This record gives sequence, structure tokens and C-alpha cells, in this order.
Amino acid sequence: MSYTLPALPYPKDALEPYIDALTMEIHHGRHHQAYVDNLNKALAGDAALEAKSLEALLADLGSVPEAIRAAVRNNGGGHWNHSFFWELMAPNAGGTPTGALADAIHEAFGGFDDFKAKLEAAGLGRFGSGWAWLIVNGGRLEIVSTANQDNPLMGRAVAGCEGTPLLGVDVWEHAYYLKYQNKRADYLKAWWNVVDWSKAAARFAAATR
Ligand code: MN3
Repeated sequence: MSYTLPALPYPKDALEPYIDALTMEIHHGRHHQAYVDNLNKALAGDAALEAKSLEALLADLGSVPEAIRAAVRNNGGGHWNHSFFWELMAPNAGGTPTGALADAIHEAFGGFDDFKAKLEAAGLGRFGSGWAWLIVNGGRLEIVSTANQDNPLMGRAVAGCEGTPLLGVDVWEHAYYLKYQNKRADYLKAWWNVVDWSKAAARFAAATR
């Protein structure tokens, strides 16, 4: 079984004007495709690793042979992170969360605007390439960031944090450079307009059930 590039859940121009069609085309069709291809290349011939789920692989990178561990970490992480990222965005989205997730955000961060400012700061503060995340860890919400294609599923020893991602925003330059050039802060502010809070709420419900 090899991994395949998931189709975007909306047309590539659906997130305009916040994320432009050309960025989506290159980001999904070339960057994400490359992570999928290189993950398959790394795992090829190892039936035991090929039989594992991607989540199981990422949660136990120590069990991956050292010769391919970095390739699985970078490309498996890249595949998981981007698959997650496409799904949590949608056209005609944005707004504010409701229900239990809204309550938890207020409790953890003091309010929705404070929460947004903290997630933007985590994205801006990530030097070079990486991700900023809203995660739930032991029932509590946290904002964290990871380098490169690391993610909280990899655990604290690898990624510096651990938990279940509810939101993740890609702050690699390839995610925003065509439209926003060096202005990562503008991209992060615009990104709120495409967040599908129903997806984050469903993940929160599943993680805290
Ligand atoms: Mn990316």
C-alpha cells in the first residue's frame, strides 16, 4: 500500500482572495505531492512499515530504521500536516467557534481575540519553516509551534510538544510567498477567513469524549 495525494476538498481558487489559486496549485500539486512521493520512496520494501498507519509511524519514529528515519519524519510529517491543513480550510468559512470549543478557548486564552493573537504570535515566532498549532493535550488547549514538518503527534522528544491537533497553520514561505511575499503576519491574519471551525470542533469533541 502506498500513499496517494488526497484531492483538495474544494476547487483550487475556492479560498480566494485569502489564499490564491496559484499558491494552492503549487502547494498541493507539487509540494504535497513531493512529500507523498518521497514518503513512498523511503518506505518501499519494508512491509512492516508500509502496513502501519501514518499516525502510528509518526507517533513512534524511534521504531523506524535510522537510515530512513529523517525521510519518514520530514515527508510523513509533510503528508499528514498538509492533508490536515486542506481539510480544516473551506470557502465561506471563518467567523468564530461555537459550543464546547468556544468555551474552552475562552477559558484557556481569555477570549477569542487573545487566542488569535497568540496563535499568530506562534506562527510569526517560528524562525524559518514550520507550523503553528492549536492542540488539545490531556483535555487542555495549548498553542505550540513546530519546526519543518514536525507535528505534535510525534511527541515531545521529537517535536517539542505533544497532543492532538485541532488547527494547524503552515508558515513555510511556500504557503504564502506568491501573494504575501515576506509579510507572514498579513497571511496569518487573512488565514482566519478560511478556517472551518466545524472541523476543529469535531476534532475537539473526539479528543475530549
Ligand atoms: Mn506547506
